[in-house]
Amino acid sequence: STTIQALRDMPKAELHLHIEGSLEPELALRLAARNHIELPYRDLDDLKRQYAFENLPSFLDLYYRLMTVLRSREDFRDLMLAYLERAHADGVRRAEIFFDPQVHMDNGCGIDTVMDGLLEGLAIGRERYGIRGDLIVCMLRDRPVESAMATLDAVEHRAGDLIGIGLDSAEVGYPPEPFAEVYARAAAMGLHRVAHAGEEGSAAYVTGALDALHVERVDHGIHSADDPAVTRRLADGGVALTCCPLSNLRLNVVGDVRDLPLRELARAGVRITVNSDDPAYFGGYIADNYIALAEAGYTMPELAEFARQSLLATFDTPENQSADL
Ligand code: ES4
Ligand code: ZN
Repeated sequence: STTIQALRDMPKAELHLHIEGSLEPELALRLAARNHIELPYRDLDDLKRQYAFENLPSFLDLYYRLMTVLRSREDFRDLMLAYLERAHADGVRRAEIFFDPQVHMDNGCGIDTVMDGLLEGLAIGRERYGIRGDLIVCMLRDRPVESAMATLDAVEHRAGDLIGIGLDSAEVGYPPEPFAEVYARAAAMGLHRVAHAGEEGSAAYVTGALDALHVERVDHGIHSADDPAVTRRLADGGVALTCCPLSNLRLNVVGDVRDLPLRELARAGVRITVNSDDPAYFGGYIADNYIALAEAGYTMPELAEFARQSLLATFDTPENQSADL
């Protein structure tokens, strides 16, 4: 319909996208064959039956398993290009994209192989689609803080090729506070700071990310709505949330998109953005997330404001930001 086309055409920024989460099952099988990697699935249909998730950890099992097919610079380039082609069709003008180097390094990839491939994809995508893209290095919170520190050591010589640092993976039981020193060092390297918080975890994880990590945006953050003081802090500080409705639905964070508190948070003055998280796993790319909100009763003016906030909440230069507004 015209509403759907309008939502696709609306200029927007994608601020919460794990590049590994854009690995479609078809591409995963193609790369497994190319790299001679055995996956425990009989065929594409068998693989596709694995996408019914109970919660965040059950999704992460499949996500980390499929990441083993990514080995060469070309693999990372092709993955990035496939995402950017899809993002272009959804009106994305700017993308700040997570990657998980700890997993790739476990799989035998060097950090330069990973980053060179992703950056090559971004450069081609900028030419081909006009999307400005940058990388956010993400640390796994369910690994020891020493592993995150070692990963920061490994990327330090490429700090100029990164725009920020993030924190992801299983949340409950892995609070942000132990990563304070990692974030302080990343800040000294000139990196912007974001972290997943308040996805499955409580509003206390959001407070921890603000106080200990000095984050400039909060990824997910929907449980901030459970605590009026945390909600007020986000509003007063102008800290944007990068929300991902289809992710929250598919990981059973909520039973229905209508149960998400985005309207309440926005009315309290919190900056809300809409993003796709892991689109190959959660049933849709960024415009599908806007469409899911429209179907849940969000109005066109509300959705247009979320898109405007996404362009304002980037770490891009002010000149580039205003070009899309
Ligand atoms: C993730 Cl949905 C989600 N939450 C936390 N960590 C992640 N890594 C990739 N997707
Ligand atoms: Zn995420």
